[in-house]
Amino acid sequence: MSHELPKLSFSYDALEPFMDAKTVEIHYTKHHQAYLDNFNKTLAKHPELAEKPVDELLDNVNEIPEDIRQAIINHGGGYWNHSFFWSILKKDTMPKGELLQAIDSDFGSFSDFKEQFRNAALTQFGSGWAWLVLNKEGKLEVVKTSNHDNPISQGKIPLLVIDVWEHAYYLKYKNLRADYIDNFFQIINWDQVAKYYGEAKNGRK
Ligand code: MN3
Repeated sequence: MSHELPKLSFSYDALEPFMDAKTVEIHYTKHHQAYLDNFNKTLAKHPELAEKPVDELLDNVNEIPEDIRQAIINHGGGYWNHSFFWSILKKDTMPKGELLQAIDSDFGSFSDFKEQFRNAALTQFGSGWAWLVLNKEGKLEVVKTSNHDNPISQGKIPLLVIDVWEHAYYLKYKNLRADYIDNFFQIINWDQVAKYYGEAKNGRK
């Protein structure tokens, strides 16, 4: 079995003007594809791992054979993180219900959450990601990771993510990462984040 690129649930231009069609197309067909290809190539060296879900590999990185461990973290992480990233993008949704209550209770208010998430995304030095996760204590938390490291490897369940590698925004925003992040709040699929939150609360890993 080899892993495949997930189909996007939206067209390349669906997130305009906040995320431009060209960036989505290149990000998906070139960058995401390359992580997938390298991930499958890496797994070919240990075919017994190819049947395992990617998040299970990332949850137990110390059990991955040492000769491919870092390659799985890099390419498996790159593959998984991008699949997850596409899944939480959509225009015109709002946080509500239990998720919004949890944000209010764990961050103080939605705007406090927004500030923390924005700050994590802005201050991630070099390439990486900023996340909203459910931690082991069952609380919401904002974390950032370098390269394609994933909070799953720290026992945290991802609910939302922003890609802050330059390839995610440079065509449209150039060096202005802050503008990209501010506009990113217009394209978060809060319905999907709420779904992930519900699953995480019910014990999905
Ligand atoms: Mn990317």
